[in-house]
Amino acid sequence: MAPGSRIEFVVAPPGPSVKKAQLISRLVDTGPGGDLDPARPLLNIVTKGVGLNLLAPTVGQTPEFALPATAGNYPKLRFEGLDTANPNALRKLYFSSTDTPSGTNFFIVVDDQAPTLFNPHLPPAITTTQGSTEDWIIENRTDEIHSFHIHQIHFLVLEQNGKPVSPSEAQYHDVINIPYWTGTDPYPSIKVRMDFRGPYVGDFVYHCHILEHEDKAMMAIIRVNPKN
Ligand SMILES: [Cu+2]
Repeated sequence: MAPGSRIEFVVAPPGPSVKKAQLISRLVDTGPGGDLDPARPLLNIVTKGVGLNLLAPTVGQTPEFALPATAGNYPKLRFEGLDTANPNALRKLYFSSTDTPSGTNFFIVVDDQAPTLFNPHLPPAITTTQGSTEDWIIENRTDEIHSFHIHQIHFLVLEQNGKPVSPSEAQYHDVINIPYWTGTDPYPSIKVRMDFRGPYVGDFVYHCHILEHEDKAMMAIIRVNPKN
């Protein structure tokens, strides 16, 4: 899971003989330039009858997550027909970084534009129109993992490294990891279908969701003009 992402799943509650049930993060290989993300417990799971109770984590303590005894009804997906839509544009973007004497500069770049640190006074890097769908190929040209995130809308994952994803992986996201570049292979990439058919118009941002990178300006503006 990418930083800032969410997932829904159904779990059979542990039986009474289970002494300890935990949700455990695997180690994440963030790359030679990346952060340390070791395997570690995220939650202790306990059963407490009906209801949902996620206690706020306390430093040094693993929070408890109480499972409801029955699953509720779930709403239908919002993204009807996105998989079969005819995209109005194909764009290529990439993550890059450069080391400077004062630290690393982080960029998210539209392929034919110059790498630019985020500045809210700059014009949008991308302009589109409400009602459209677009396919974006996003590459990682650095030696650490990055997490592509966009505000307001979601996207459907179509391909990873040029290969179509399996139906079970073809999900709607607003944030997704792109693995680091090893230095020899083609750049790791994803292809996603952006959904601008919803109510959102105006300027908003897309950025890396690793907060250090976001805070160091790995971010840009997209403008969605109203249909009329
Ligand atoms: Cu990043």
